[in-house]
Formats: sequence, structure tokens, C-alpha cells
Amino acid sequence: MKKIVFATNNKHKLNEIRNILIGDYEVFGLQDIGFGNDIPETGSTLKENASIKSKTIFDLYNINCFSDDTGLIIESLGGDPGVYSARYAGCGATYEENVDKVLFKLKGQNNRKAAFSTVISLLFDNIEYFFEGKISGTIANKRYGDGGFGYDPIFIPEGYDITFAEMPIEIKNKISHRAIATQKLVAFLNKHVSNSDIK
Ligand code: ITT
Repeated sequence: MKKIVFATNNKHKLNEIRNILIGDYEVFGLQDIGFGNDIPETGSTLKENASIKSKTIFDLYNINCFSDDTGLIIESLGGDPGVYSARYAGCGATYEENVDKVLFKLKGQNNRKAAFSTVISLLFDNIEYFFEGKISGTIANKRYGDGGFGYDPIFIPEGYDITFAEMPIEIKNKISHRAIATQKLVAFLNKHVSNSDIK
């Protein structure tokens, strides 16, 4: 099995990607390679932040790796929390606090249109590639379900009447922003042989 590093400290994301890449790749998280630090996300776009994460790890370890930066984009909030999704309610905010803030801001709001957007940055033999995934939906008026993570209990994907947190994880992993971006990553990896694969 081929090996690849996913530059994330988020164990939920790591589990999702492992389930999406099942059979093709052995995916190592940052903890697995002994990197315990937080990588500051100082960019102003998902693309910039994804780049910062994968470049940090590539520069330190010289291994092929990818990262994912994800944001929840809410139309009536001018695109917020967007790139600030992890710290919408402040630095170190919990998922609970971030969800509470979204629900508070949308109180009485009829336009509840939103989208999840993921950008994957892949550093492969020192060249960077990007893969994007997006899913539209709406924000529920309260939390529903206890699966998934982050904003999943309040996000209802288009074409469904339940939140990501209410659906079986196999369904989320087929239709989500991350699944769409990851499928593009897999298609790329299946077509390209890395210099580091040739022994
Ligand atoms: P890494 O940077 O270490 O990968 P992170 O949790 O900081 O982990 P992001 O900056 O990409 O990851 O994610 C921003 C936030 O968006 C994250 O903390 C969650 O609250 C939320 N999020 C990301 N993916 C999500 C998903 O699939 N479902 C629900 N919320 C998600």
C-alpha cells in the first residue's frame, strides 16, 4: 500500500480521509510522524492556508503530503465564518461555541443558504497541486444529530432534509466537500508515480 501524509491535527478529518481513501493509501496524520505543533493559519484564503500547512510539513520532512483547509460560507453573513471557521467565536473556541455563534447570528434570518468549501493542497515531488470540493446547503434553526464534527449538526446538504450529523458517516463521506476534493486528489495520485515511490 502507498503511504502519504495528511498534514492535519484534526482527528475527525483524518478519520474521514482514511475512510475515503480506503484500500488505496495508508494515511499518516501529523501525530503519526511526530509533529505535535499547531501550524498558524495566517493566510486570508482557504487556498493560502492549505498551502501553509502542506509546505510547513514538506519543508521539514521532505515527504509528499497534503493538507485540507475548510470553511463554512454563509450567504447572509457575507461569507462568514469562511476562512475563520475554526475560530469564529474566538481563538481556541470549541465546536459548540462556534455553532452557537452561527445560530445566534442567524436568529430570525430567512436566508439560511450556506456552503462548505474545501481546498486541498498537495505537495508532490516539490510541485504544488490544488483540488477543490464544495457542497451547498442550508443552516438548520437548531442542532440535529450527534455524528460528524464541527458545524455538521446545523448543516443540511442540498437534496436532503437531515443534517450531516444525522446521516450515516458513509453518506457524508460520499457527498461532502471533503469527499469531492479527495476524489480529485485520488484521481491525480492514481495517475502519477512519485519519484519517492521508485526504489
Ligand atoms: P487542521 O488545520 O489541523 O487540518 P482544523 O480543525 O483547524 O484542522 P480547518 O481550519 O480546515 O481545520 O477547519 C475549520 C473548521 O471548519 C473546523 O474547526 C470545523 O469547525 C469546521 N469544519 C471543517 N470541516 C468540517 C466538516 O466536514 N464538517 C463540519 N465542520 C467542519
